[in-house]
Amino acid sequence: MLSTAQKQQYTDNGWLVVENVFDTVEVDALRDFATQMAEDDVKNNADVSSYAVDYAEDGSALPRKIGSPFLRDERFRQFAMQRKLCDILNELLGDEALMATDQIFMKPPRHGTEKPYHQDNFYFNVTPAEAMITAWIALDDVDEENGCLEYISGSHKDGIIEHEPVPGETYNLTPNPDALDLSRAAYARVKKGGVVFHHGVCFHKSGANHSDRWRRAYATHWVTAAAQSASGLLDKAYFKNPDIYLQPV
Ligand SMILES: O=C(O)CCC(=O)C(=O)O
Repeated sequence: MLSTAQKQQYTDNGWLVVENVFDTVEVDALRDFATQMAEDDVKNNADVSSYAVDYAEDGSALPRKIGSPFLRDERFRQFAMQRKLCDILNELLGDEALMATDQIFMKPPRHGTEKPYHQDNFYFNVTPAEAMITAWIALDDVDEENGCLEYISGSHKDGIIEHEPVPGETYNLTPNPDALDLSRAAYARVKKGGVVFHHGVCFHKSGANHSDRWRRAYATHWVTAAAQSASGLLDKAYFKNPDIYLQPV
């Protein structure tokens, strides 16, 4: 159960860190499995829709992302569909949380580029905006050295702002920096097994990894039954697929 102060923090800031949601043994097992999967994808040059890479200075490929891990292995489904996570999501959404989509983001030691400020709901286009939330599960201890998330507190109250492609990085969209109130920016440091929850309209980014440590996270995106999406995001939402979806245990 969340405290009243935690719920207020989410309402006021649009994001909330909750430590110790998962235990470190189960996180280590998932993290090792995910890292092996991503490294195998890179080696096997697997379908680019299911993974993404970064390149080291010597040109070698490094894992950056696993797309839709929930669809790729039962271990991700069983990890995410646990009551200890879903109960918090239900409290923050005020209704039953249903998983729509997910990704694993990896920043290997001394690698991993910045992900610029964006709003998840710029992409997902979910209405009402309150019917969507992201749970970013830390698979490593994260801080500003290895590329933790950074939020513009309260930005979820200001609505969606137009995003434009970053020059040379067309896969990254971000608003004009003048539109962002950086005086409200804050780091979301969290230990392995903790979760950062954020509202779909809250601006967030992640820094590059300047440390000798990995920075890996399992980002899960949830909606309620009231959610509609003009972008078609929900057409293939996991909760709509009875062959794979699990009830929380
Ligand atoms: O993990 C990252 O670097 C970016 C994650 C993110 O932007 C998200 O989960 O919405």
